[in-house]
Amino acid sequence: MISSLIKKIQDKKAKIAVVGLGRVGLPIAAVFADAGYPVIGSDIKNEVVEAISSGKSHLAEPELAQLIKDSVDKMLLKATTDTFNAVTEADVILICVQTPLTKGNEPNLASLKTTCKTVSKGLSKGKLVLIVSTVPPGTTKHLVARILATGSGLKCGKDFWLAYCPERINPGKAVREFIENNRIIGGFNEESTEIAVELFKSVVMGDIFSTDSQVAEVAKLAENTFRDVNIAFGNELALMCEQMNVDVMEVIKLANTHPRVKIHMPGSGVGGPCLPKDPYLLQHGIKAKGFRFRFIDLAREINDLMPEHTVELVVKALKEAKKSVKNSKIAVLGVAYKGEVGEVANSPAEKIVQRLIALGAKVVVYDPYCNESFGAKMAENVDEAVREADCIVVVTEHKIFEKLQLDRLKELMTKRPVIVDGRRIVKPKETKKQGFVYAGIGFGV
Ligand code: SAJ
Repeated sequence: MISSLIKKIQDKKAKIAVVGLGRVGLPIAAVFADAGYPVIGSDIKNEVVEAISSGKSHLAEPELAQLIKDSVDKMLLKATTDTFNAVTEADVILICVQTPLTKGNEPNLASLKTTCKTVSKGLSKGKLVLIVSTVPPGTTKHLVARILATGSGLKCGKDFWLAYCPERINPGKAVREFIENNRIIGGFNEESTEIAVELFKSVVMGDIFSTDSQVAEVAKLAENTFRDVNIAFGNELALMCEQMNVDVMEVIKLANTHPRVKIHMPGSGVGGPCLPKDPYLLQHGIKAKGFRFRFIDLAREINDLMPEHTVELVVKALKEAKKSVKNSKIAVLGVAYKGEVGEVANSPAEKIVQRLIALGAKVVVYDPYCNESFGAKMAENVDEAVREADCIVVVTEHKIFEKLQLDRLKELMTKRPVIVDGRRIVKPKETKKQGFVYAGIGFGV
């Protein structure tokens, strides 16, 4: 059986089902279809399925729209809301559904469980199931294997194969990174790993590293926990530098000249669908054994206080300009969770906007990539946002905000204008020379 599936993969005849067509699943479906595999994507959202069926992408990812259009035209990519049917037809099934947290920061695996139950009904001998969603350690080997085996009556690792294949794609570069990134493949057993490697090496150019599913799950969570901890280190360093009256950006730039030091950037907070979540998935996996990964709690606490700290800088800077937050007009530049993306998941901007509104400020937001304002007024462009504003707060490092024309801003804003730089993309000295009150993360007021 294994050789016939491997043969189908090598001949690009293996039918691939991708369940969950979000920012990870859709690029994966498009790349496999573009490589010549017949791909059927399934999603619970009608609008997603309709967009793809008409050759369109619901995600603004470079290259993706073209890949989808070409693959749909060539009848190599189809989309459906009928996951059962997609799975029944497929030889390989990739599961890319969301694995969010509950309010208590516990894993919410409801979508994964429901999806695995549906997949199990469409399973038959000789198929390969791949989990792409980020999951707590042990999920593939225990929870997923059990649901698939129970629902199909088949033996995992023998009648069908199962592996964990985590994604690292960076939103905004999803297609490129899916193809070029190194990749970890963690099989339920050796045979599962072997087939999964065969599949991925036919489309990806990065190196492929094989292991078992639990090691792969921990490695994926360790990657993002490392990033969260490293960013928290940068943020704590920034808070210290504000007290010491030194510029954290100079400190980090110089410290990073060490060949083996890479301190991440401090900022107005850590958002997105991954970093605020993955450390808790790792914590969940080990809590049962009574181990507490102490960096996780500390890093999450530090990163989660950065939006509030940004608001404190606004209050202090306005005071310096002899203004109060109450009734000040404040232009928030950027609501996306990071630069050059249009996603607001867990964005620091939400807490910043809502806190400023609670303090009585008149808040206007502008973000060229998002149409979310978290309850504030929304401007169509920078000029409209900053006109008559007392204060600008840069929350997201979109490239457009790196080219702010200070003299233009001065013309548009009220007297004693204030700039609070949550992403340290504005130059403090120039800003102050132009007569602004400047405050920045890791610079202070
Ligand atoms: N951030 C900082 N300082 C930094 C870097 C990031 O404050 O030095 C903030 C960002 O502003 C953002 C948050 O952290 O609010 C997360 O940004 P991110 O670029 O680290 O992470 P994501 O959420 O875009 O993560 C994605 C992930 N991809 C998937 O899980 C499919 C992750 O695995 C990747 O590691 C990450 O991209 C990446 O490496 O770019």
